[in-house]
Amino acid sequence: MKVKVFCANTMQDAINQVKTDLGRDAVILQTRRLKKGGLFGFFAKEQFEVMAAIDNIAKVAVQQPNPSYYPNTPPPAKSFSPHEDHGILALRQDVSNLQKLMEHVVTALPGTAPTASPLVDLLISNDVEPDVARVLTQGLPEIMDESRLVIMKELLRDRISGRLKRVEIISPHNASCQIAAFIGPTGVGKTTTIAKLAANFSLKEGRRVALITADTYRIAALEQLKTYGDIIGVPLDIVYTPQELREAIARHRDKDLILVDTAGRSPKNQQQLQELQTLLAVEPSMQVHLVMSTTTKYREALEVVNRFSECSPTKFLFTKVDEAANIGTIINLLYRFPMSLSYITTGQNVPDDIEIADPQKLANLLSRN
Ligand SMILES: Nc1nc2c(ncn2[C@@H]2O[C@H](COP(=O)(O)OP(=O)(O)OP(=O)(O)O)[C@@H](O)[C@H]2O)c(=O)[nH]1
Ligand SMILES: [Mg+2]
Repeated sequence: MKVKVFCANTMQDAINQVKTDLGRDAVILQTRRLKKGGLFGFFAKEQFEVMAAIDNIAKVAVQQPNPSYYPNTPPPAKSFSPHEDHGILALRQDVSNLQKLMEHVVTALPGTAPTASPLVDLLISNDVEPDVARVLTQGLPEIMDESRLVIMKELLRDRISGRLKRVEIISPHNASCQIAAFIGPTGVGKTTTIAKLAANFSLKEGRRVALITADTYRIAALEQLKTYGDIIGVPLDIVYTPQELREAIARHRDKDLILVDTAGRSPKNQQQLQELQTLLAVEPSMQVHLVMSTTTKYREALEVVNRFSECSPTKFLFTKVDEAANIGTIINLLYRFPMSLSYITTGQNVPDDIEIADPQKLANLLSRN
């Protein structure tokens, strides 16, 4: 690992030096403000120091993946030979019998057998949890012919859209500045979503928007939002500490909307989540959107929500609906948690691929075959 310290008159200049010298994959280890020069402490110039590192070994590893990271490819199956001895043939027969027995046992387990209700089956095939599917279909007939099934599906869609009705979006108004922060696991689409929202509110609705990023871990992350900010024409402030976030918010109180980006956090890293909580606590009026990818399997999503709950998010924002096979995870989470829905995103295009969550549309997606 190569570690270097960079010093400049502004934080941006120091970051630029890091980028030129170590590249976009550099990791920022520490930043600080200091006073240099002057006489007896007077006339000292403010300087910004950034300690950054680049992991050369990791780079090599990315370029030449270690074959042992990949699951072992099974050796090609031996073709059946008439010369195999009796012992092997008997063993094959035993394995085959065991497999049949296992299949029988698995289909007989509760929850895995097909249910009597085609509506429950439809929901389960969309990854809706069985208990949620049962609640949603309660009171609807279990046995029905094709024509009744069409009507029942319509009823089911109404019920589902009723469940998804808790929609709360960002609605800037002239009376006060709205502040929204976006948190969630890495790579779910937080920064892209912020760019989409900033572009829509600023360019389409003519609102005064400011961006703040607390994602100072990677140079590439800073660059990403800076580029969007420049294109859209909105200012971006970079903050390293809760105090700096407080100051940046105070600087932009005259805006209609402040969007705060945060670094992706692993739900398993308690310390990172604690830091995030401390950061968000500086502004009680801040609405916190938990950004989740719709492609996340429900069990994993459940852990994400549980772990991020200490940062008190009040809204779900689901990304990558375009990539998801279904939206079972959305309904499962809304069934379990008293949070509302804000937006869904449907692709990588900034600013177009974002929509206000529409319960009816989502329900249509859920009950498709
Ligand atoms: N298909 C699809 N891709 C998306 C969507 N939203 C974001 N992406 C892509 O997901 C990738 C990660 O997006 P980012 O916005 O950088 O994600 P992030 O959550 O900010 O990532 P970190 O800051 O590293 O935690 C990018 O390639 C985006 O283009 C979406 O709705 N659909
Ligand atoms: Mg990001």
